[in-house]
Amino acid sequence: MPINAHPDYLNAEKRFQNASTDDEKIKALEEMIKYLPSHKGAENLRKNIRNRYKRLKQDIAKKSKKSGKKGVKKEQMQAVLLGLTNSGKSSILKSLTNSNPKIASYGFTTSEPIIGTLTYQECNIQIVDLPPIASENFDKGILNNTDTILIVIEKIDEIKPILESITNKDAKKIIIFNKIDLFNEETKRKISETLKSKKYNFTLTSTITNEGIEDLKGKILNSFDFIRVYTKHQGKKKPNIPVILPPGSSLKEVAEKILHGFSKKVKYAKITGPSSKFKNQKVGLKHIVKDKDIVEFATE
Ligand SMILES: Nc1nc2c(ncn2[C@@H]2O[C@H](COP(=O)(O)OP(=O)(O)OP(=O)(O)O)[C@@H](O)[C@H]2O)c(=O)[nH]1
Ligand SMILES: [Mg+2]
Repeated sequence: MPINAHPDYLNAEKRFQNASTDDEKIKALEEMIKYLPSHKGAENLRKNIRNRYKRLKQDIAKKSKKSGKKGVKKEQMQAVLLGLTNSGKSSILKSLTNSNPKIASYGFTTSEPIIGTLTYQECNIQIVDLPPIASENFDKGILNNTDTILIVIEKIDEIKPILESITNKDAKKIIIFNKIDLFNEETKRKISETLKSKKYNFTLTSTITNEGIEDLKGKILNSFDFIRVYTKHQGKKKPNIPVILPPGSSLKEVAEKILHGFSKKVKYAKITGPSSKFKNQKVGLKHIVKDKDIVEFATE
């Protein structure tokens, strides 16, 4: 213990010693640095603590790189590809999105999460390709926070252990039986029957012939609980790309999304679609919108 140490320094030191997480340790060290004694006798101590801080920061950076958490910022609609090595996850990502991941037959090809965007029915859906389940870079964190899990398999008996390993009970699950081009019609029919009897939401796909890829896009979009509301500029014929909202949202929420804090300027709106009684019905901001409504805000 240094001579003449500030009481706040001593408190921080105690917190550091009792810290159980990296976060707590970093915070305590920062406090310690702030209240370090400035006299010459404490020079070694200052060096020691700064080094400890630096090392801990580096360790944390290394850990987060390894876990792949860095770089994946979850978008409003997200689906994650999960499966054994070589099942074709990266190939599916390539078929669905604008992404160009590494694809190879030797196994354990993907070593960090890869992101792509699937644009379907004017909605942007984030698709994340994960390293294979048995990989040391496999990250459960992304899986636990996602909306939809796309389970890519080559054999039916892969499904059960994968489903059992998933702790995210809220996420929707879609089974993708890939490489279906390797089977004849009779076998395909049997595979379909088995998956149907188990009541799975599934698609048979081939990234070579593109069989099932369009069907898969629809299933992914349908797995999200949301509504689309199109906004239109006054006088313009064509609506903008839709605003995505949870079901039961009001016009106020639509206005906030596009006007960012200026929704107070909206006096009323003209609405056409499933929630309107007739074309261009004049409604207030409390009006509850429905999927595929078209809205024109009046701000005068
Ligand atoms: N016949 C056939 N081969 C496929 C299909 N999809 C992918 N493949 C092949 O399967 C191998 C593995 O494909 P990847 O997309 O790299 O598989 P992955 O699941 O991402 O593999 P990891 O990154 O190791 O987990 C490659 O040789 C692909 O060409 C398909 O629909 N049919
Ligand atoms: Mg891959």
